Amino acid sequence: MEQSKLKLIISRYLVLIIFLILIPHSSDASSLAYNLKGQFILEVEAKGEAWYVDNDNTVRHYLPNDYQALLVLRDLSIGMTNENLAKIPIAVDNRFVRFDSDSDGLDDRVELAIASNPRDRDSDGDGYDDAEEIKHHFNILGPGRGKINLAFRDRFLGEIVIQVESHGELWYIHPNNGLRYLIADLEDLNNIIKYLALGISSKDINHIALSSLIKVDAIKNIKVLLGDKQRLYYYLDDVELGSFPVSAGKASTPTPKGNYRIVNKHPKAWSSYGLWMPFWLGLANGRFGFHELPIWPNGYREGEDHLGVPVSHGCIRLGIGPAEYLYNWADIGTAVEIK
Ligand SMILES: [Ca+2]
Ligand SMILES: [Ca+2]
Ligand SMILES: [Ca+2]
Repeated sequence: MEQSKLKLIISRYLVLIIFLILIPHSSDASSLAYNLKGQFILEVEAKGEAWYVDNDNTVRHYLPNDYQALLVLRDLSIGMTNENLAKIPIAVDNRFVRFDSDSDGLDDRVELAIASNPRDRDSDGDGYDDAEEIKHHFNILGPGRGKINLAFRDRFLGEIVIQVESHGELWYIHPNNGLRYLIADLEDLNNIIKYLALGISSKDINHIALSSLIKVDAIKNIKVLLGDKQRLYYYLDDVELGSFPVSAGKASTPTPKGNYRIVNKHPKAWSSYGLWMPFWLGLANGRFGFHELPIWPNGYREGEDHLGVPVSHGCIRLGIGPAEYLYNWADIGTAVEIK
């Protein structure tokens, strides 16, 4: 009797000790995850793995260094109308600018997403540059203040938002500075991780629960036949949906054969050969890609009669119509086989 009473006391005591040890720890862990929600984090002691801490349930999502990271973020994103997006201030930060045709400090792709003019520093002609107006919350498209609403913005700090009324652009709303950053492709995401992610130790990261969200491979895929075929086929799994004639690289500048993925998109990219490439879909780090028949700066457009004949510098040219169709159909990450 005495012995069992003692056992009971000891076990209660043990429970209390365990309780005292565990509680502070688990509350530390959960407050760590809570403090990091909506942040990109980088495991600095390992191979620099990147994670995004979910804003809602504080689990961490692995972001592999490929297109799957974008699919994960797209899955987590919240749809938003243009009217509501306009309430959230845009980051004006040179480190994130990759295409800036009018040198106003705003990326062409940001300008297209917000309907300012990517080829005019001052879209509304009021004497103030687009970037200056954005920085000070003025209306870039007309007189007066913009539609910024910080109370609305604060409800979305740390979220990934998808612009549903445009081309499905992703925006990241940084939880610290409250500014939104465009994530149109992997390079944008890499820049966000490079400049905005917080470093974390391997010990600390283990306190943040792991997400089970794993993306399966995309089922869209594209095949291009070179040689005298000069034709592009596009598929869902192995079901052919259609095909278009193309003009790939000429003998002296051949299109490289192999397996690639679409790495970036641009509605009108500029080529180092001195010509415009509408509906650009970049392959292999953007070294070459698909685009519409090019336009020279004097407005001359290469003829449709080039289709079916390999005449390009290595890119795969598509006709007017098919290029825009493929641009809208294909995703960043879509697999491309060239043979
Ligand atoms: Ca610009
Ligand atoms: Ca502009
Ligand atoms: Ca202006």
